[in-house]
Amino acid sequence: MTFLDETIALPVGVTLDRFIKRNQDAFPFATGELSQLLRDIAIAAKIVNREINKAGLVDVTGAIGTSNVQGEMQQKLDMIAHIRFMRALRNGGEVAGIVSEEEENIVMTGNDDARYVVAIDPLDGSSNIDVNVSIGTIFSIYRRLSPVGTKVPLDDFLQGGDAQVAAGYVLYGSSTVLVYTTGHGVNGFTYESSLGEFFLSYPTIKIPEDGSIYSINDGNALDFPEPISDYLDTCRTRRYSSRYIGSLVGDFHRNLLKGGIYFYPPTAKTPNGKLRLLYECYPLAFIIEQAGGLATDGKQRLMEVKIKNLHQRSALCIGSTNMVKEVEKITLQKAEMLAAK
Ligand code: P6P
Repeated sequence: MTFLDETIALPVGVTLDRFIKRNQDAFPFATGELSQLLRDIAIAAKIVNREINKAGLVDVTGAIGTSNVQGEMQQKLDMIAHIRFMRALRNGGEVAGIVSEEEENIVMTGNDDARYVVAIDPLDGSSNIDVNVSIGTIFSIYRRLSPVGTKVPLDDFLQGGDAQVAAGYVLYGSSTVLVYTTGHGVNGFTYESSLGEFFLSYPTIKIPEDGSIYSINDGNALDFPEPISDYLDTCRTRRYSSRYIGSLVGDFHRNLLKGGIYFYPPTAKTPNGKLRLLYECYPLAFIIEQAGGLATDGKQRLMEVKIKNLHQRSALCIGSTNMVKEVEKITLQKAEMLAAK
């Protein structure tokens, strides 16, 4: 481990606040703004967690009759989560602008002197809320390129995956877990609601190089690109396990801890892939690379996929290094066979 890793490494049971503070101390020039931003996200996560836990008891489930920019029916909890994160980031003062799955345009916070912008999917997998399946928040943080004191322009959000300064997710499952990276490894924290604190529970997460779990919606099998169909056949031959809960954060988190691969390839309904590049694919790709895994869009390293608009979709293949590399190898072999014809 490097000095930095040793400095940051702390025992299980340390609070998120203490961990963030130690992280910040390891960066002599850190001014505390990113630390405070991460704390603001954790505050919103605690509030959203409380709302989700009421689902079924109070009227927070079901749709609200409107659809988001993606044309997807907005669930009550989608909007509750969106409002909570917008409010926490606005009041925290560290964020100049936000792109949310729930809003077509940039949400200006009024904090024009802030140095960061955030892209967020406030509640992914929300169609699972009514049936009590795990759901999640995914976020990505960039330093603004535009001058402090101005309204953030579109370009501040179109910097590309490698420009992220931090990324993470919150999984609202059998327990509520916040996992994030600032580019120095991946750490996970479990929420203890009776104390209102996140505690370090998964220090320096590393995804196993190999796995025996594959996650994909088999209902789209007729649309799968041939290399993916061939790879899935080898998984079945090896008697791997198929695990897919239709909630990206839940599928991602299981594969991150146990090893595995998640695909959302192009389909007839979503020829460019279904998942959003800015606030789903980029942050999870940042995390997986920091945890020693790989992420592609089926053609190239996901973090290098060019972003042209805020809600751009992308195909995604993400998980254990050897599994993603095997898919890449099959894809290359297929391309070479086609070229030789
Ligand atoms: P499908 C949820 O809508 C989501 O964005 C991800 O959380 C999930 O992995 C995927 O879409 C599920 O999509 O088409 O398989 O239902």
